[in-house]
Amino acid sequence: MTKTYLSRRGFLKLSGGTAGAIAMGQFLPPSVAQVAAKSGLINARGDGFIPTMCEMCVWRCGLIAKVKGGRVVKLDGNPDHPHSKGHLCVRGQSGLMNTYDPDRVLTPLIRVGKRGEGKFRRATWDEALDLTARKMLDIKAKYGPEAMVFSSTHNLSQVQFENLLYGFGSPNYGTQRSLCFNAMIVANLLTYGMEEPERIYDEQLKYVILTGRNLMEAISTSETGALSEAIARGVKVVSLDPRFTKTAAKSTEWLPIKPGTDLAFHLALLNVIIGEKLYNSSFVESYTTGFDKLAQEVAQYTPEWAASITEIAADTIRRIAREFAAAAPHALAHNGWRTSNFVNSFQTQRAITVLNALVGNWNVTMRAAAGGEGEGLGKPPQPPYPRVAAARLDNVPAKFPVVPLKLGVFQELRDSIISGKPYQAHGWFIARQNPVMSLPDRTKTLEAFRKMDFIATVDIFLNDTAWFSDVVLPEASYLERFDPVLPVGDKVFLRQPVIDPQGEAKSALWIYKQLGERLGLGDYFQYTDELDYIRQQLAPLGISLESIQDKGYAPFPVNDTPTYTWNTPSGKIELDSATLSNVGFASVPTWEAPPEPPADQFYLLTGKVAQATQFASQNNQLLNKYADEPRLWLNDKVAADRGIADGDWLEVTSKVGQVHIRVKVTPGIRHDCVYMTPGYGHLSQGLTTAFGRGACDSVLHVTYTDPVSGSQALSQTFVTVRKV
Ligand SMILES: Nc1nc2c(c(=O)[nH]1)N[C@H]1C(S)=C(S)[C@@H](COP(=O)(O)OP(=O)(O)OC[C@H]3O[C@@H](n4cnc5c(=O)[nH]c(N)nc54)[C@H](O)[C@@H]3O)O[C@H]1N2
Ligand SMILES: Nc1nc2c(c(=O)[nH]1)N[C@H]1C(S)=C(S)[C@@H](COP(=O)(O)OP(=O)(O)OC[C@H]3O[C@@H](n4cnc5c(=O)[nH]c(N)nc54)[C@H](O)[C@@H]3O)O[C@H]1N2
Ligand code: SF4
Ligand SMILES: [Mo]
Repeated sequence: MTKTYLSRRGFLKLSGGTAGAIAMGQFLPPSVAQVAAKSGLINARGDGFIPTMCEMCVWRCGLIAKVKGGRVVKLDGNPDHPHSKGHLCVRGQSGLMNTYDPDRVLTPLIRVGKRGEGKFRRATWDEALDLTARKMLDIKAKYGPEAMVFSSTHNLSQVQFENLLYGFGSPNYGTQRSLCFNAMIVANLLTYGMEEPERIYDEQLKYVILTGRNLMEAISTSETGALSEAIARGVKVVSLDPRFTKTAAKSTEWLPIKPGTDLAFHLALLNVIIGEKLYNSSFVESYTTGFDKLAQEVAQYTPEWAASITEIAADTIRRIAREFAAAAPHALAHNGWRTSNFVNSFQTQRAITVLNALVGNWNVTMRAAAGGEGEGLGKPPQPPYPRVAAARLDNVPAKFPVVPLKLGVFQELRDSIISGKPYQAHGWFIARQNPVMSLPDRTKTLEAFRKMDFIATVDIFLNDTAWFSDVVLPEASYLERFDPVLPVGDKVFLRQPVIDPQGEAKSALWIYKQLGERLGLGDYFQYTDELDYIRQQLAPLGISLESIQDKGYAPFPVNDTPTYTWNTPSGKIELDSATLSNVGFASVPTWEAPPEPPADQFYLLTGKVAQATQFASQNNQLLNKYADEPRLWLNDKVAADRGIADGDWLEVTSKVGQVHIRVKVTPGIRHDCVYMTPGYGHLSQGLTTAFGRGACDSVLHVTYTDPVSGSQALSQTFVTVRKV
């Protein structure tokens, strides 16, 4: 059966008398006062409480905003949301200062000075959108649709962003994923046939191994909360991190492992667990394939072998293997989240996923995530996308055969822009992303920008990427707009405005539709306004918009029965993967030695802090007030040997860049590592609070890519350190 869809013209005809309502410029969302007053959430004075969702990070906790006289005055966690359970982290609580930041961009901007000079003029939406559409269509006419690159970090209007990209006909899609979790996702897909099983919901959890997962600072409220509760119950936590993080401080055991050697540690755990027959043999027999091949491979990886590589004693490794197996199935080897550390990160992630399978903790500490990605929701009709003939600039799948297209390899895309091979890109449309800061090697990213005839950015601030753009399209902040609804577990949550948008800022749903229509892609945006879009999403569930607005959520039917089938070629958990061997990669977890720094150099580590999100929250005046300017962590003994004292200025140099930063001398880091907090050293002077604070680690990061998963290896940059 062919899919039917309504063309925009057909839709106009069908909707008859109301057709005028979707004509250009008529897309007027109702004011918050109108909507909320109708539901009784706020009174005539503009006071009340409105439920919505946080967007200070991708976790999207449910929140309840206290509004007074039409202004947000306080944000609290929604007790009914499975992530926040009534609590927001410090970033979530400070989110109102992102909305009220005096640096917000509140009208469209068009560049007037040289790129990067920061000179813009205010423009109307019509001017800015017409210009953007004209430039994009010019590029398409001259060089083909593939010459336009689109990039965005996951957000609730991703579907509409993808409609722009795929409707336009470009294969070039840059996401944050290869800078973040490609290694973990690809390992899970190949082992379990799913992206990321749910974790730590086990109330009897007894043992957890955290491999560089700093849950107490790199916060995911529900998982951070679950770990805290488990610690209070006496769970044993082993933290592998070259740095003494706040998670290490809360752990039973901190193992300052040598960077890049987590694979050796886990291979040795597998060696002991298989060698001493500590695995769950009935689970392995029923639900996995490839055990013999795995056993054969790991026989060589003894704890003694691993000790010399990891710098963790063989006895310790052997003990942890035995303790872990004894605690199973209430034991979890945590996959981590940002697993982009070394070129062997995929193998590390495979070893971790396989370890979980061997002890049979499925449906006890790990399970298939309930809910899926919004299957069951409606969406506006739309035509199929045009066929794309051109190859992708990130060389997926040709060079990265097991990397899913939706993950991609962003740093490779950037490098192909610079090389102009296999063809030259000419334009870049960027939304909710700061690649100038988040991609490794900032100098290279700016070089890629120089290759562009045109760059447009959708953001709420003049972030570092917008600073180098030709057009800036201001989105309304998450407290000022509607977004498509989001199912989480057995509920579907609504983001709704708690105040009206300030200035001329608009929702992404509005911006993409307006731009889409100008690009001749109106058929991909068949909704009259945000509310109409959400109504179409909710229609198959029989949920009215009004009923979801009151509480901020509605029930969402999910099938939550434990499953014992996996979406892999064999239908089982694949300890040995033919998909991998077919394309020339090791089919079972196998040792791959990572590069090591020369004697006088250090591993450069990066990692989140609780009071900042990525490259996006440093301008928040509340968060900034309580965050000291970040310093470079250096081991105390190393500092003493080199005559470096706490607070000294250091020059830090890698193969690709140099920064100056003050030092924090600490025993809490290995002698061969230094650490920098990401998200500082901004280039944009449009961020008046953040500008001039700290130094940028992306200046130093060398681009190294894991050949299997496409992950950027963020711990594999080596630096020299000199007092200045
Ligand atoms: N407060 C806050 N919370 C966040 C975010 C945020 O920006 N701020 N971002 C969210 C996002 S997008 C993500 S992906 C997650 C990331 O959360 P995590 O996965 O916890 O990642 P990071 O904090 O980037 O790094 C964690 C640790 O890895 C260590 N590390 C570096 N190299 C190695 C190595 O070779 N081996 C081992 N064992 N450890 C190593 C670093 O020292 C660091 O302490 O956090 C999420 N939560
Ligand atoms: N050195 C180093 N590099 C890293 C990492 C690291 O730890 N260190 N971490 C990696 C990881 S885990 C990740 S996930 C990536 C993240 O990389 P990015 O996604 O590029 O970084 P963010 O800072 O999350 O970018 C979000 C942008 O969205 C804007 N924004 C905020 N709210 C809104 C909104 O409502 N609408 C719109 N349109 N824009 C909004 C912010 O101003 C910001 O510019 O970086 C990766 N790169
Ligand atoms: S973890 Fe914090 S910043 Fe992220 S959504 Fe939840 S409250 Fe907001
Ligand atoms: Mo991330």
